[in-house]
Amino acid sequence: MTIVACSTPPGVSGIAVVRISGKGAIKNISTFVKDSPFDEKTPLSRVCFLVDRDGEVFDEAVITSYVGPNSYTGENLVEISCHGNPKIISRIIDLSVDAGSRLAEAGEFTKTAFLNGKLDLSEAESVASIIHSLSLTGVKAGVKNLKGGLSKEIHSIKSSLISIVANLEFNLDISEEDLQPNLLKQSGETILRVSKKLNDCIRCFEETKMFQSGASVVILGPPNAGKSTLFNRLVNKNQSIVTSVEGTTRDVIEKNINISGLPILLKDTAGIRDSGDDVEKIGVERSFVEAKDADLVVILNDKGLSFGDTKHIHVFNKSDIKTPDEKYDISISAKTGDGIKKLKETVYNSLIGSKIQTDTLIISKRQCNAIKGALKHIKEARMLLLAGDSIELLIEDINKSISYLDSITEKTTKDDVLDVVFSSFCVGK
Ligand SMILES: Nc1nc2c(ncn2[C@@H]2O[C@H](COP(=O)(O)OP(=O)(O)OP(=O)(O)O)[C@@H](O)[C@H]2O)c(=O)[nH]1
Ligand SMILES: [Mg+2]
Repeated sequence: MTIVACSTPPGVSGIAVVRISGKGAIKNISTFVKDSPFDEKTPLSRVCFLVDRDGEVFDEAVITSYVGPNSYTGENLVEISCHGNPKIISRIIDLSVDAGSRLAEAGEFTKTAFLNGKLDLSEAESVASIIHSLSLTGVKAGVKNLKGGLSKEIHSIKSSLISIVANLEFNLDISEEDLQPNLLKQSGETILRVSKKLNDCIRCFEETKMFQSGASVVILGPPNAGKSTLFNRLVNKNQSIVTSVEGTTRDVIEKNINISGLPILLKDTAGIRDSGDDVEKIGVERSFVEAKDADLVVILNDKGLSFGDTKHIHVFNKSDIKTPDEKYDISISAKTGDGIKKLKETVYNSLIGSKIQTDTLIISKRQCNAIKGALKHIKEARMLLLAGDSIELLIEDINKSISYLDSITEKTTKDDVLDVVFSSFCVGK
């Protein structure tokens, strides 16, 4: 089947790229490319005229043909770089459909590449991550994976586990006393090493996923604590209303900012207090909802407020006129800007830690869940080993762990996994 889609964003632009992929892609364009110089043997890039159904030229475009399997999708592929007028784009797509192609679904070009063995699943996920990351650090993690970083790591972990299984199976028929000396000891050491690696992967993912999708930081505290003043200072704009009247802010006010390359959605909220005012009550409820879902809560001037599982820091504001009676994590003046630099560092460190992020390889929740599954069985295997339990059970757990790792890179996999992976793509990719 030949598929067609525009790979560039909708709207007017200087240039837009329409992609056509499939066995018939090169023949497909011959119906609307004037004197098409393309054939199915030689890849080519040419400036060509595009002609409408009535034979009239409607654009001049650069057309590049790739001959499968040497293309992104692994099959014949054509990229038409036309002028970025939506009318031109939709006419090219219409003419391609007239000639036998169908509209591509979101992510279908990359899915085709995966199905043709051009990318493994984790590499395909990197493509989505590169496109959607909100920061350059997130993009870099994706690019590293596209080059096979995670796949290599997974293969190396897998081969350690496979060699344990192979050795144990070889020794299954031998009595306990005749087991290769050191076999169980060595297996235990490898298992420990693997579980440490898997643990590292998970920890790094939790931290770096913020570089891809951003972190939400909520400012919370009693009325008049200076939340809106702090919000305005951090977003560098007088966006939120500041007055000396308690209960000024009611709606949640949001703005994207960036702290040392980390994308943050900052939220100003209504001051926490028991209010008789119905509207303010709703605002206070919203403040708590936002805080519960936040990656970090910045609590201003209230040491009594805290959140079990959600990360939070206690910040004392108005240091220009008061000194705190209790110990806060940090002291600032939102009004004068004193301590703001330190606050930004504290926010960054609370979210990311002080680690350098270049080692992160996992870039999707699906991959992280698979690693967690593998780790669970590795831990169980370790318990069995320590307890001197049956070798069969030990092998079973290690094999389960291996199949979790397999699901990360698998070349062929179940349709539901594929749908999860490729549904996050845009049409044309
Ligand atoms: N001196 C001093 N005044 C501040 C500081 N931060 C805020 N204020 C003042 O405190 C008052 C309340 O500030 P807001 O930023 O509106 O406080 P808020 O926490 O958003 O209040 P609500 O929206 O009512 O919950 C205003 O008069 C601010 O000018 C500060 O660091 N120092
Ligand atoms: Mg306010």
